[in-house]
Amino acid sequence: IDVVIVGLGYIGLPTAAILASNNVHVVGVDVNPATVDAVNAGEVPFVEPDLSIYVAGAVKNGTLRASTEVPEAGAYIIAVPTPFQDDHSADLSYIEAAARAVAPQLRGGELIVLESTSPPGTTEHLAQYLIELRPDLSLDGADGRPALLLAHCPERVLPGRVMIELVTNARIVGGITPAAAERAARLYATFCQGEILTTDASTAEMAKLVENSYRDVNIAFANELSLISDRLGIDVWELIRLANHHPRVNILQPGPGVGGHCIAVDPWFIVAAAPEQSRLIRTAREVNDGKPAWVIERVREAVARTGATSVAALGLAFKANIDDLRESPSVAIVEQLASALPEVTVSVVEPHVSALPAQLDAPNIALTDLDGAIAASAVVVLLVDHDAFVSLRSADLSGHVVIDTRGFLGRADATTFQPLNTTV
Ligand code: SAJ
Repeated sequence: IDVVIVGLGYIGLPTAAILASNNVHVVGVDVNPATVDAVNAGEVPFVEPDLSIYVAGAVKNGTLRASTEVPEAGAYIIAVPTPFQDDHSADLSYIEAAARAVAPQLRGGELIVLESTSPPGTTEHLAQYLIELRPDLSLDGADGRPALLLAHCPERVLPGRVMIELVTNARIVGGITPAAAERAARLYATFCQGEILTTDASTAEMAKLVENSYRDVNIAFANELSLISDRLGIDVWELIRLANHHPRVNILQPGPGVGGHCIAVDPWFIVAAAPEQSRLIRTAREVNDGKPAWVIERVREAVARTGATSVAALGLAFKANIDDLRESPSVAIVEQLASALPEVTVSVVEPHVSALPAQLDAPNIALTDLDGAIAASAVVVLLVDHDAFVSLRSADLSGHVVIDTRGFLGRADATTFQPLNTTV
């Protein structure tokens, strides 16, 4: 076996499939037997364009198989979750469990890559943990003990384009030692056509966190402008559009808050690592996390003013034109609105899902269609700038109080705002 990948999720399985399709012999390991059975049958347990073609082809060719047990291999890639806990620090227990599964197979000389998004110092922690488990091995060959090569290689692929971006994106490879970085760079070069940039492990860990924090801070700036503008009676959308005519100004768009499983999480890993120094990054998180409560307050004011018995809530996804509801501020807004106003019906419109998530299982929340929701509701809150809502721009909304959290209705362009760094 050339490579073992521990964790067959959104990153591990595509990486296994792309390596295997380049004639590398790969075993994918997962604790979930259903995932293992699916992969061995050439099937994919989640939706990602083209992934099933790669998996089915590699399984048929015999270069990919899955198992619940870790076999011996020349290289190991760990791609398990690192969720954040109530105190905002990362839960490293999945990484430690992966290390315990890999440790008995090691003889020295193997490459071990951590791909999971991790706080700075995690690869070093993994390295020390492996040496604790295997004191007969080392990280530098000291005392004649065979060395392990440890590296961090964060992914930056965009869901929906994973099979393309795995090949075309530049990769940062950070080694615990320069030799480890070199060895990891050689492995990624088997399928990655982008630039492969080598550094140390902590810098690689930080690079991933910093990319997402940069975006979070910029979105927080836009969200703060929306609060200031509301206070001063200024149209924030016009304000930003005008300011962005300056050649060196590029303000992002305010919204109902920041969602998704990366940008709302990763900055906290930096704050947890250096709390005293991370004042701006922490405040940005707080500004963005505070936005849903501000939106709810605006809706409550409108309901009180109009005596509305129904509110139309347009969009649940965490951003435009996707069906992903994870960590979505819109879901939180609908949930809290319905519980704060039990006598009001919240008519949710989300064309990308066929049922409401369990979190929104309440007697006064209903999934409905756009025309029905608007007709029934004196108050309309637009939460996601889906293309499916474009018809509202020419609709007669007089008689409704409209709270447009995305500045969607006044936008001249028919298509939605495209975030920077994305090419979909
Ligand atoms: N948002 C705004 N205003 C904006 C831009 C975005 O409110 O001007 C909101 C969105 O509505 C959404 C959230 O921010 O709720 C995040 O959306 P996004 O499109 O900025 O990012 P993600 O979470 O889909 O993907 C990010 C990307 N990172 C960067 O752009 C630096 C992607 O390249 C990463 O691969 C991904 O995180 C990841 O996996 O880390």
